[in-house]
Amino acid sequence: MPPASHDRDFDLVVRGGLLATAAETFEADLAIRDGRIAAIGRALRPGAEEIDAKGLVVTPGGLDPHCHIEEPSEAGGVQEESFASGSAAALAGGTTSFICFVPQWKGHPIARTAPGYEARARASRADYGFHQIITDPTPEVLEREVPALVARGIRSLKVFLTYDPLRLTDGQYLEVLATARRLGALVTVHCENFDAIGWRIRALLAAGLTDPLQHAWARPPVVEREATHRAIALAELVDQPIQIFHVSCDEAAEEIARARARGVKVWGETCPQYLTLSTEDLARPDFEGAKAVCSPALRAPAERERIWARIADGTLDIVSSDHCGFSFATAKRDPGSSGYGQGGAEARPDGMPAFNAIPNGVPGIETRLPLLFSEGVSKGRIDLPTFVRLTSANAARLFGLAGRKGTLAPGADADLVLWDPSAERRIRNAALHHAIDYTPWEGLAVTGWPATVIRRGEVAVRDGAVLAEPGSGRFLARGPYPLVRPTGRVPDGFDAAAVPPRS
Ligand code: DUC
Ligand code: ZN
Ligand code: ZN
Repeated sequence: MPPASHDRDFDLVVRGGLLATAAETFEADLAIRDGRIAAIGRALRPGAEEIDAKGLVVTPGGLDPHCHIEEPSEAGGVQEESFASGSAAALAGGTTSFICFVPQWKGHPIARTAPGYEARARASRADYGFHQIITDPTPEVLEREVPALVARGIRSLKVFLTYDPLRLTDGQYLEVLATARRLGALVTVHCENFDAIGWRIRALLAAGLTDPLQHAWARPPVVEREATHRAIALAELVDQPIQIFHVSCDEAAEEIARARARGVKVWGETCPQYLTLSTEDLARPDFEGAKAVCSPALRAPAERERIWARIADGTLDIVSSDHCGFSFATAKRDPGSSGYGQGGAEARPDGMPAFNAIPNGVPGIETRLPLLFSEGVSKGRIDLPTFVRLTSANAARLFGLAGRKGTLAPGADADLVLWDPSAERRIRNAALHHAIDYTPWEGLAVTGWPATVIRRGEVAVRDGAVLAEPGSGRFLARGPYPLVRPTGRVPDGFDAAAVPPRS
């Protein structure tokens, strides 16, 4: 337990909770001053406000490093989840900060893509940062725009190895890796093999197989495993640290574990959908399976325990939401509502889109922590420190926010979740705060729910009511940090990324 300090009065004292950090649990009071944690100890002096946390578990506020919010598409549409609604949902579910994506459209410089996107984010009630998506890594983008973004605190780049308007070739991916190396940024990768998926889609459609379940048949684990292997191998060639997003199957996790064993700096993320849902959800009748269409696809039921095992053995470091909401009554039936699909506007006789034309994504920003608390902590699969590592501490470490987010320690932002570990709830979309008309977890019983959520010292959620106002979230600029340093190992000792690009 860190030493207590008693130098002046506190704004708020959370008294007598079971505090959980990434390393340990202990009973203590936690005092807040000026939005930061000021002291942790026993019998701390009174604060201007006091919260009795006896019987509650106190964790750091969640940091969700993978959320698609209010993304505009090149065709002119905008995702229905706004920063105001998405951040209300985040806070209600215990997530006090998130990192979302600034798009780049092919053929456009970053500066001329999605005008006003960063300004829209100022409506957030939770703290927020950005990953920059790179779809068109021209010299102008890599040598001028990306350095300027990194200097402004956008210190991670996202690349796709699939999706038609988004994917990079291997050569483009290498250029992005080398640029990130020079700038000290992390690269995050969506790993699926574009051509393999396209080949399977064409064959499935030719065979008349068009149901949502065939979304999974089009992109089986081998398609993810191959791309994960390739993403890691090319990162190894450049000696650039990467994170593999949304690992859905053991085969892909195994590639990460093998690379780590040979000293590669690679980390893995999974999501609640891969721990709790399966192809059985995709097989639901009456197009209901579309609610579970996301990529990588949901896997056979038995795969879920293998992903839990990869959490237990430390291969997977982070559970993010990959929140990407498309309402069932509207956007899920409209292939034009998203760039996250792989196909044209094929329709079935019932008028619904074929599996490949259904926008990919599930909404989960609010349910991420309660699901992991219930399925993980309450069911005894993980302990509280592991829960903290998966939901905030590791993301803070990986994305340059260590010491500020994801920790209960003096000096850190006072972002806290006070959990009632015995609260019994059923997830109901009607009670969630997101803008989407369904949740794939409708009716699921969970044990444990956030009773109070504190963001930078202010009570942001009390008894389910979101009190934080739109615009009260802050942009999280991320500076240089050691974790993204290269290992110093390159083939033949020739460091190609260190050679300045020829413009
Ligand atoms: N996967 C999804 O399911 N939605 C958004 C993007 C992604 O990679
Ligand atoms: Zn992705
Ligand atoms: Zn995503």
